[in-house]
Amino acid sequence: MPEHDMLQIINEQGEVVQSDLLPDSDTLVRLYRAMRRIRFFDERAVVLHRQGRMGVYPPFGGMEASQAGTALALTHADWLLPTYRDSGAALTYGLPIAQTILYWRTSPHGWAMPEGLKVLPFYIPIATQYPHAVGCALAEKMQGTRNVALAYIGDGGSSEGDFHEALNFAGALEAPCVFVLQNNGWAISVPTATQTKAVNLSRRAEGYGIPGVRVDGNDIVAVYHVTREAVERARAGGGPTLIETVTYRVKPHTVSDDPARYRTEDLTREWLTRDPVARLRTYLSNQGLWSDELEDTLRKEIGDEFEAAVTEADGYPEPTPSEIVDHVFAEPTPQLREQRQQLLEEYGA
Ligand SMILES: Cc1ncc(C[n+]2csc(CCOP(=O)(O)OP(=O)(O)O)c2C)c(N)n1
Ligand SMILES: [Mg+2]
Repeated sequence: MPEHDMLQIINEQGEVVQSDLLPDSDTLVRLYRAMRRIRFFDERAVVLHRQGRMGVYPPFGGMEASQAGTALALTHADWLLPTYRDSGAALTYGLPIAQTILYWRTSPHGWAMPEGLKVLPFYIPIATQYPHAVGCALAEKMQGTRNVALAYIGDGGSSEGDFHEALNFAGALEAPCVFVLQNNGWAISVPTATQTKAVNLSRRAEGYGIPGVRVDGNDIVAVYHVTREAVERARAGGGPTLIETVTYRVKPHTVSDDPARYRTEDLTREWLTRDPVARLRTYLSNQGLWSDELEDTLRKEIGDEFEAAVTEADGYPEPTPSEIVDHVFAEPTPQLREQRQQLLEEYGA
């Protein structure tokens, strides 16, 4: 079992262990629906990949609480900086499904975020989003708004220099940032214990003079609670917070990874018993707040929404090889012009 030096409100069996922190019924149902919706996306995305209708895709299944619970604590005036792992967070925040599919189809139509939506494109280079988040947050602060920037990172990413520079910078300048560190146990084939000697990653916050919180990352109620507190503190001028969501990558690193080459699945099976979606469903059902009928209706609703989005995404033209360099700079550099020419010669228009 995970160590209990972290906040938990609903345990693995779907029982309330911290009743004073339980939100109202409507909120609980809203949290559940959000997790169900993104799990559906994640499962379907893998199917689309198998059908050759999606590129390389990094699944987040099993981490729905960590992603939806944090994203739901924001408003559309706040910034969201997701990594490749965080399609679920971006979808929950409001990134359209079709756009998300197009991104993972490597279509340039999926690269530019919709006008006015404060989500940055999925970050692939590890940890670069952290200094950017401080920049977004400081810009809001200088403009006198109460808006915040929330950025995700993995356990592996938290070993990078950018992570530490960003936390120091944000602390010193009291930037309204929420740093979400999703500790899912793995950085591709490297377990967290090999990555670092630190056992409690939230305590890294102390080194930068900012609050650090550790939460059961498979308990959406607890994740939502601590993220709202961090967002409120940042809005009120209290500066940044580091939140470590303790979870597990039960899925492969990406759809092209084979975890059998570097781990046995005993631990995965253990973590599957802590599933975030099943846990909240058990609680809601026991309270009479959820039923099989409601589940069927929700699945139908989500399925229809997803199918409409796939149709929309299918309506966009296939990307051409040369487009890969078309959107790097407004004015391409001589090197990019040369590369574009080479791509055209090699692959055709
Ligand atoms: C700067 C940089 N170095 C290395 C990589 C290769 N890489 C891709 S994913 C990954 C592991 C990251 O693990 P973690 O931060 O725990 O995130 P997770 O995949 O578990 O969500 C690495 C090293 C990269 N994308 N960017
Ligand atoms: Mg990881």
